[in-house]
Amino acid sequence: MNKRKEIFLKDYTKPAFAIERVDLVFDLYEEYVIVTNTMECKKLDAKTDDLNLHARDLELESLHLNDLQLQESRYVVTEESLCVLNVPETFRIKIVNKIYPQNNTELEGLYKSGDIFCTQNEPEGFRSITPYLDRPDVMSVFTTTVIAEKEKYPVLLSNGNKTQCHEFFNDKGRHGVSWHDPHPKPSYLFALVAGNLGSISDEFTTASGNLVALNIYCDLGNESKCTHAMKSLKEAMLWDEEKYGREYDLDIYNIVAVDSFNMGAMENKGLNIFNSAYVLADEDTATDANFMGIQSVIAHEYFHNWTGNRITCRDWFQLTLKEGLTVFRDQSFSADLNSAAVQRIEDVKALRERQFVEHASPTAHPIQPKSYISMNNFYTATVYEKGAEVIRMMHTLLGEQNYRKATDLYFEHFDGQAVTTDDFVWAMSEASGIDLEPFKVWYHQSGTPKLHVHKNFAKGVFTLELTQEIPNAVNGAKQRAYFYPLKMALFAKDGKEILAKTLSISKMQETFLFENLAEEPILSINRDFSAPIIVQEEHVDFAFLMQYDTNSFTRYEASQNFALQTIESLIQGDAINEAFVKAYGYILDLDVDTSYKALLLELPSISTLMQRQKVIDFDVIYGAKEQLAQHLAVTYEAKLLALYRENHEPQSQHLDADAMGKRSLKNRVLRILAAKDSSVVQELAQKQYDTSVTMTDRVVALDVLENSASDYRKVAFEDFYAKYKEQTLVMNKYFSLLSASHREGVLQRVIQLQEDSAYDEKVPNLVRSLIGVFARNYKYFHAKDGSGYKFVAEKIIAIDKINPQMASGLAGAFKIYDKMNEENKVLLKKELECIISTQSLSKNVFEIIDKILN
Ligand code: 0A1
Ligand code: ZN
Repeated sequence: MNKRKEIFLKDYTKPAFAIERVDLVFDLYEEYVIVTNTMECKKLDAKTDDLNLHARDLELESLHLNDLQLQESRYVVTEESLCVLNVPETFRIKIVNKIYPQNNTELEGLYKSGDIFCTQNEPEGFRSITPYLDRPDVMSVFTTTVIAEKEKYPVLLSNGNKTQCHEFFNDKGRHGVSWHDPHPKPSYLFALVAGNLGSISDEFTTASGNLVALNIYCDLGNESKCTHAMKSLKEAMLWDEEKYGREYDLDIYNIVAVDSFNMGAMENKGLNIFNSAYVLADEDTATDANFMGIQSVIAHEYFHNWTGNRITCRDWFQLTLKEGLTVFRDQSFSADLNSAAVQRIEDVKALRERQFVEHASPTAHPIQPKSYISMNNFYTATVYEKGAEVIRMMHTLLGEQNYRKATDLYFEHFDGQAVTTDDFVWAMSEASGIDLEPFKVWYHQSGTPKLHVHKNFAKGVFTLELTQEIPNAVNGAKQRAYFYPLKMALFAKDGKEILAKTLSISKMQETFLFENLAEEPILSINRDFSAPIIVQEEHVDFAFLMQYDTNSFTRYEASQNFALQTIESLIQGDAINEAFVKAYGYILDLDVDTSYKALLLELPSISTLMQRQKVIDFDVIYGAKEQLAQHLAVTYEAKLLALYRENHEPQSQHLDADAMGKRSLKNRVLRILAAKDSSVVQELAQKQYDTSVTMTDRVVALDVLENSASDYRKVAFEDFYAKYKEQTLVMNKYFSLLSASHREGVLQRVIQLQEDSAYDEKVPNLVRSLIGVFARNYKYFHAKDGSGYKFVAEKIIAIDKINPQMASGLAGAFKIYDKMNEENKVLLKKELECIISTQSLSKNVFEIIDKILN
């Protein structure tokens, strides 16, 4: 049974006990696992008599206090706890309990991914392994012994350094390995792995000269697909030393790739466990985006070693303390190693597509939420990506040097502690001398702030009047003005930059004057997306900014806004704005970095368009975007074809910026051309599928074929299936392509694909690829006969019984409810009510659906 109790930040109290050392022994068998947990505890609060440990469905074998077996009268077991009554000031407690990882489909705690035993304990999985004070502010030194059958599980891993190998354990055929982690850590960072794994190894020497052994483990046979992850790990280790002065602190760093994993990866101390999608890659099976994703997630988990593990969160309301900061760090790393301009645009795109949508929905919450029912629901784009924007703003306000001084202070002052976001802001302020009290609203308010920009020019003076519009909180409460850095520049009509500066915005309304100007300047505002806001500005000369803006972000922004304006006027029934078409042609000729050019040429996503509509009708939005795309494809057919040919290198598998940029531009062009479904484009796609040697090219070709009238579609998909059906990571792409299709009959095909032997409802990646992608295929999910809603609702109910976290992820697709047109709303409501009235619905799904309905 899942208790639907709401937990509040304001109710936080300090732990009543410390666990100074914990010694764990895992006896792994095929049907069950025996866990022996010995803890050395100390009372911290003299007023507390009982040790109340978190537990989940505990099957207790025995309980000893200071070596004496406890009578049943001395403890109480409930569904969610083990309470040991009347404990002394300091004591040792030994708990033996039995668990069943083989039956664990929730993928939380100790479970099996295929034949591999593995763990996922963040945020509260540890309590289902053994009773514990399973909260991040209880940090302890862990020793772990893992025992299993040697032949089936030759590799036995846990956190920290390996201390002992036990060749034979009790009976022959079983062996054991002991691990010791000297760094005190919370239980959510505990990890264990046992399996018959392949691996690759390397080493890294830290700036202080310590040698670190690096290992990446995977299913046997996949070893050669781990090299990009290993390269990325070494890049991340070096970068953290150079940029943040942070060195690694154990003799060994292990990464294990597993196929069944709820999220991307987990930063367990010295033993990261990864969704195999973020480890395994080679040129034949992974796209360029996959390679980039691996680099960034490997770095993210590595960076957590300091921002999350050495300094952790006091409670789960502080999650953004480690996640916002670590995302900012991984974004900076990727920007330094690749194109900074492209990285910034991609990050902002992701923020707008996921986080802005969340902030405009009933599940909106501040980066530091005030309450939760299921903490699992708060690993959100808001806590992560908006959290990163909040750190980025402090970085901008402080400047690079002061920011480094501040992070040095943070690491020095709070090392080994579990702290709050206030502690982080304190360090930023203390080191820089900047008063950041007004900045803290970013942690406590939800919704995306708007900034209205009014411009005036008279007598050589340019007046900029800025007015903040702050959305109310979800409960209707008024919210305060924000404090943020706003980068801006002014340009002369000939394209010369007159000035560039960073304004500091803090009031509801502010006016800035720029004097002694010879002519009316052109404004470029929120450069680099210096604040996560929506700028509302009228009379913008988009074409000018597309041509002259020296900031790569605002230049891109101008092209997007111009396209948005053009599509929106089509939605209103106006004709195509030829000024936009002309500006688009200008970009086609532009001599800029190819990957940046690919972004400039992309039309705004359906999600972006949707967010700007008061009442959503997807058919209308798709129609308008399609109309513009077709017009561009027809107008610039010759130019686009030439650009395609110039950049198409079918035999290149290189992963350098030049090769990836060319692929990105060429594939963008192919997609634009595909808006006019001509035989020329179909042939290009066919040829690209047949002759290209990269997965990037194949996936784009398949996508174009799938959405065209080409007969070759069937041939190509069959060929693809035959080649890759044994490779789950590639099959994810196959399912996604078919689920995202715009062709008639998608839903029927998705239903059938569930029966495919490559599909498995217990593997989150596959569910996300087939069902999750369908739920974001707006055209068919929002079908006017309600079939899309009904299908997804039924899947949520069914999957909730297997894996509640996966189910609540799918439920996110319904967040759009409030903004839909009346007709769709009626259909949606029926399904939402059906979900919420389901018997024994998990608290995860309940929390999401309840918010949407109320
Ligand atoms: N801390 C991890 C993300 C993560 C969170 C929860 C998980 O399971 C419930 C798994 C992973 C990260 O930020 O990478
Ligand atoms: Zn993280």
